[in-house]
Amino acid sequence: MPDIETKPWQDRVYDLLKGVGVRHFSYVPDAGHKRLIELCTADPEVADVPLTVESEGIAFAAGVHLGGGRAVLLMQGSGAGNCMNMLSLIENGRFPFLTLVTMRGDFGEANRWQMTMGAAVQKTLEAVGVRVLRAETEADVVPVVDAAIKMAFGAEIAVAVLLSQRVLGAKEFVTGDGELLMGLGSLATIGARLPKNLSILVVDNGIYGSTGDQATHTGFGIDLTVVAQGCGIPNTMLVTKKDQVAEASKLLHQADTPCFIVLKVHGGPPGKFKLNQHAEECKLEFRRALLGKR
Ligand SMILES: Cc1ncc(C[n+]2csc(CCOP(=O)(O)OP(=O)(O)O)c2C)c(N)n1
Repeated sequence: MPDIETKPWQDRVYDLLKGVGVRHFSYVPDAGHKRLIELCTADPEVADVPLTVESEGIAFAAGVHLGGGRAVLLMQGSGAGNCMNMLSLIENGRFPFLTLVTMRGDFGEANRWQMTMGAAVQKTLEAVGVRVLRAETEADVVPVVDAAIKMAFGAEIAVAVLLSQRVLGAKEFVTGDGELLMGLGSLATIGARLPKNLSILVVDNGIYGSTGDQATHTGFGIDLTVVAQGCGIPNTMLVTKKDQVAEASKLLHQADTPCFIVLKVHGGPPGKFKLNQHAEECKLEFRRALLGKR
């Protein structure tokens, strides 16, 4: 038997959560939560629920409490921005709520996209009634989560533990199909207006590749082309074989109603393509190409 102190902090946090009866883990993956997600998905004694967007995890936690259970929501700091309105449910209903938040946009972050939300996580959570505890170093994590558990399930308040990038290390990512799942409502908006000049190509690897290869909902068999059809988008195509690519390309270029194509690809590390993460530069480049001006 390994000494408990020699286990990684993620394993000790998992034991702590299970020890107080947490049996429901919901998550939008993040690389910092990779190990905790692996532990809960491999454990037959707990229910693990992948979410499309973080706010679902709040409603889920409230539902688990109504049923007499205990839940935890695992999310990235950027997800806090997706939670604001749903947190009214927790505050108004005085539900116990616990979330473990892996931070981006703080200690040593090199990706500018993460900075805005990174600076806002604590303030926004506190603004909607969530008590925020921070774990700045590895040694902090277990005692801070332990304190948060007591506050969330003992005092029955909403608590978020922010796990600093100092604990997790800074990361860089290229992203791609989880993003569409997070904004499925956009397909209904497109269907309601059917703009002639819109084509959507979803490169679907069935996983959240950037965060440790957790299965996305498409990996569980959800067919996005059927969702798009249900939203009234007339031209849809699911591309699963190489010899369909030419036909898909024709559809992309010819359709005079919105076109929605899902290109199934294998997982694996991203190619050498370097994403330009400079938002202002991308904006200017796009306007210059389309309008010939800044
Ligand atoms: C609001 C929010 N929640 C969670 C994350 C963490 N995150 C970073 S990349 C990523 C996965 C994106 O998956 P997908 O679009 O399928 O692209 P892939 O990584 O497979 O290329 C997630 C969930 C995030 N960046 N923002």
